[in-house]
Amino acid sequence: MTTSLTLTVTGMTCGGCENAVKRALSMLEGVDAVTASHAGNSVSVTHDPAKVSVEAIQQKIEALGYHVQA
Ligand SMILES: [Cu+2]
Repeated sequence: MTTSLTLTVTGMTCGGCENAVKRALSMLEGVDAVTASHAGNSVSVTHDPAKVSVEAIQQKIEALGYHVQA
């Protein structure tokens, strides 16, 4: 059972940033699909909450140097 989560993420400035976020999140077990928009400051993650927590997703984004807005 997957659910879709949309986060407000600041700090992405180009398509390369979007790809870095997509690549990193896709490597987490339980993440099915990721879309990112630097123009919209948004990251959407289709994931299985039983396998990966929202906190783990947020931490992965922060570890790349971008900021998840509360
Ligand atoms: Cu960039």
